[in-house]
Amino acid sequence: MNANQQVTISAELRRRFAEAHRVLVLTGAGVSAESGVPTFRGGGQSAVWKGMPFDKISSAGMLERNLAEVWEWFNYRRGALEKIGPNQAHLALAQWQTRFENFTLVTQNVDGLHQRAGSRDVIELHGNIWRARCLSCSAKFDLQDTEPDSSGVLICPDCGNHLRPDVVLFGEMLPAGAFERAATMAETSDLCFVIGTSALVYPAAGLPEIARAAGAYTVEVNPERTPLSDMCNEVIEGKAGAVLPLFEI
Ligand code: BJW
Repeated sequence: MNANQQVTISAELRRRFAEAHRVLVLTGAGVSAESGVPTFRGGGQSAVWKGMPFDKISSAGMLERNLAEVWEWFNYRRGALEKIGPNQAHLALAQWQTRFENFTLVTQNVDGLHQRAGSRDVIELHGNIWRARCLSCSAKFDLQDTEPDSSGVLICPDCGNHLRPDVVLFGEMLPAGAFERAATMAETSDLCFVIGTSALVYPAAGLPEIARAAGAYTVEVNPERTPLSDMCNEVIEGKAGAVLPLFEI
């Protein structure tokens, strides 16, 4: 779509939005892009650190090879997040939670910006950058409750072993029950939004497919088309921060 073209919400979608009872939203990195958080793929400013692409530094192999450097990378990202805040898309979604009989926000993002905008009970499929978990006893901690050793690696307050960021890397299992809860909501939703994700990473990208197969009217919001675009009932080619506030007008 041309950048100067006006994005509009179709009359059909406005009607469905007004009449929906059970709404499921899946978000990805694009929803935080307008806050200044780099996306992983596409958009021209994909996450790279010290010359390493994100899929190398955010990998299970890197955890084994150099945990201190992984912590340095996540400390850097948290430092950047401390300087920014939620954008219009996060704020609009926080409002949607009071609009519908049942509203489920599922995110692949680890930045905590939905919660900072006021969203509650967010299903975080890929963890949270503000938490750590023990490599030995699996206990989870808010970072503020932990201390690093001399190499900068955080130490488990319970058992004294090393902590790692509480995020899900490729090939790792999602947090117990998170996908299952999201899938159950997808199966019973009447309206599903898929916002700001390249829809390349599974099982997250499977949620809109589940919702659509179960009969939900499915809508993508993204400036670029994705592998899910063709199966959606509507594709709104625009930025989330510009599109989502239009539903309140
Ligand atoms: C805007 C915008 C604006 C820009 N407004 N939009 C089935 C088939 C094939 C493979 C698999 C499968 N099932 C599982 C797999 C394996 C794998 C996988 O999916 N691989 C594929 C890539 C091939 N999945 C896994 O490994 C998952 N685990 C798992 O399935 O466990 C069971 C299992 C184990 C072993 C074997 C098999 C199964 C775990 C996935 C973990 C993903 N982790 C990461 C890193 C987190 C840590 C960190 O932050 O460093 O999560 S990867 C990265 O990608 C991150 C994201 O959450 C995730 C998704 O990215 P997202 O959000 O879509 O962002 P982008 O950057 O890709 O896209 C941004 C979009 O925004 C673009 O479309 C832009 O256009 C758009 N945009 N500005 C709206 N203003």
